[in-house]
Amino acid sequence: MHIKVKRGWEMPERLATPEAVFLNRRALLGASLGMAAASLAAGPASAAVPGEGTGAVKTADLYPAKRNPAFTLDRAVTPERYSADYNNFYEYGTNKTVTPGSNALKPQPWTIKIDGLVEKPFEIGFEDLVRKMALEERLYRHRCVEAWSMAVPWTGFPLSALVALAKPTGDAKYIQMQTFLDKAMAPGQRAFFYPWPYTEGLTMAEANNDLAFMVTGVYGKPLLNQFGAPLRLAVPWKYGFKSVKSINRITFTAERPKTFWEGLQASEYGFWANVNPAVPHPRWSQASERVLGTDERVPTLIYNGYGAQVADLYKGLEKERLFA
Ligand SMILES: Nc1nc2c(c(=O)[nH]1)N[C@H]1C(S)=C(S)[C@@H](COP(=O)(O)O)O[C@H]1N2
Ligand SMILES: [Mo]
Repeated sequence: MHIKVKRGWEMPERLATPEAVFLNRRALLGASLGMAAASLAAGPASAAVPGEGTGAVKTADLYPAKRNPAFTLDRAVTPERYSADYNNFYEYGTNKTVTPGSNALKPQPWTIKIDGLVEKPFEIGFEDLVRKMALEERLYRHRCVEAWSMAVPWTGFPLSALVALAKPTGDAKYIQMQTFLDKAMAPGQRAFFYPWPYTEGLTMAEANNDLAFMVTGVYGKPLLNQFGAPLRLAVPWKYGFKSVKSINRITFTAERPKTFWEGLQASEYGFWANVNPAVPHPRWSQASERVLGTDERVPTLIYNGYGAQVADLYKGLEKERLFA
């Protein structure tokens, strides 16, 4: 068996999990080691995709969508059996094995509320929304603040198209996006010390950047539940926690939204959260990342490699703490 010796700067990923601050670390490790043993027993050669058959399957006829060749990768696409079995979705638990629990998520029917500083607030069914949009596939990198990464073929539409549909007024400076709130559908939301519902936000300029993508599918089919069915965000130049899952409310505001992780631990997770290898997390280095499904560690890139598309957004904001 190949045993990799860790160098000092390589923080073991289980110690880098944010929840380790709040939960009994020993109990957590016990639980996740048990999970690891169970998944090894299943055999690494198994090609089965966990969670298969979940998601907003009524829209399956829209997939696969045409790939947009403008969005390319510097690495291989992560095989689905890895990315579909290693997820952050605190509504379904604080370890990476959320797929069995996320069977309880009911992504159809699904309604999205659009409110706040818009010409006229409205609600729209997910299926209506997705059929109004021109879906495309984009290959994106994803970098979690815990120093692991993946590369996946998301399907969706630019967030700017949704902004155009919503018609925000001139006073809107930010867009806030929230996950559903339903303790019966998401047992994790019974944990009272988290500021549910999961909330994220962007400036209007960030939301209108071409890279900001509303995701409805991955690997050429509707999102499986564990990926945040039926609708999630992908902002690949920011740490993964910005990419909020299972969105059912989008609010335009004049004030910067208070985000889930900022509410939990403001000293570690802030609003901007742009990937920056030079700024360590208070508890671990961000200089490199483990590539999901491989033994590889690669250097982390500023803005996760998307500087050419987004660096201009932050001119004049140099004094802000961009990393968090
Ligand atoms: N609602 C919700 N959205 C969420 C999270 C979460 O716990 N709940 N986790 C975030 C984090 S930390 C990451 S890294 C990504 C993980 O996306 P993936 O599971 O599809 O890889 O989702 C983000 N969106
Ligand atoms: Mo993350």
